[in-house]
Amino acid sequence: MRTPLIAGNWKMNGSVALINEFGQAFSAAVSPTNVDVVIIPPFPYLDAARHAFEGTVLSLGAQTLNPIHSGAHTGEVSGRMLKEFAVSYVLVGHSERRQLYKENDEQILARLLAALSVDLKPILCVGESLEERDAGRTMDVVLRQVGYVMSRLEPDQRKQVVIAYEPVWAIGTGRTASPEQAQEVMAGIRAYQAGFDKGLAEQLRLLYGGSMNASNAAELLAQPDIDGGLVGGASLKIDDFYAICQSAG
Ligand code: G2H
Repeated sequence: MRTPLIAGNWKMNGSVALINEFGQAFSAAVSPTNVDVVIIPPFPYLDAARHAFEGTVLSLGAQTLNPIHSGAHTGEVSGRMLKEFAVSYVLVGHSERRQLYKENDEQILARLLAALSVDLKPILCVGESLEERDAGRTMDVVLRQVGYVMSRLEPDQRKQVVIAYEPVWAIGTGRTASPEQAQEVMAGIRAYQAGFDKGLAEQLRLLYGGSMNASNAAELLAQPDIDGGLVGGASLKIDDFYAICQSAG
């Protein structure tokens, strides 16, 4: 009932040439169906991507946005600008933004609201550090991150949000959460959401992120509360990413 979603977060990687290769590999004629596939390249590649992805199954996402629409904010990009490039999704609260750029819950909420205000679908990223997991605080941390945002949204806004659970210790490390570990946390997120609205919780798309690859995707995606993946390193390799999309479809 929930359409799977596989999103490739290129981070600060890729090239126009790679965008074009993805456009060729994911033509609608040959690509997996029954799965939404999103590529999230760096900003400068969005224009090339919107042309290269015409006639493919690929949609476009952006890696962040500024909370306001325009102004004297050198180096920043607004949601309104992203909309001009056919962007449909935007990451909010990725752990690298939280850690490297010190984005806190309040700023993450502001970005998410800015995304919703221009009809971009936010992918809210949450996850615990290794220290927090070892201290038995995983659910507290994750539900605090989810709750800070979700409790401040109207029901119609909650419907638009996708949540990605990315344990920080699994990001780019080659260490993946086991399917059981991921399922446990993601079931907890869905149960939290059910506290607002059961129907809505059933519709909520939950992605797993953290070293997902062609070998471990099928097992992770087979879990009842995992509806897709937010894929980093493996999303830069066409064959691997294609295989992950096939596992989801
Ligand atoms: C987590 C993920 C993509 P990777 O950041 O968001 O990256 O798959 O490289 O761990």
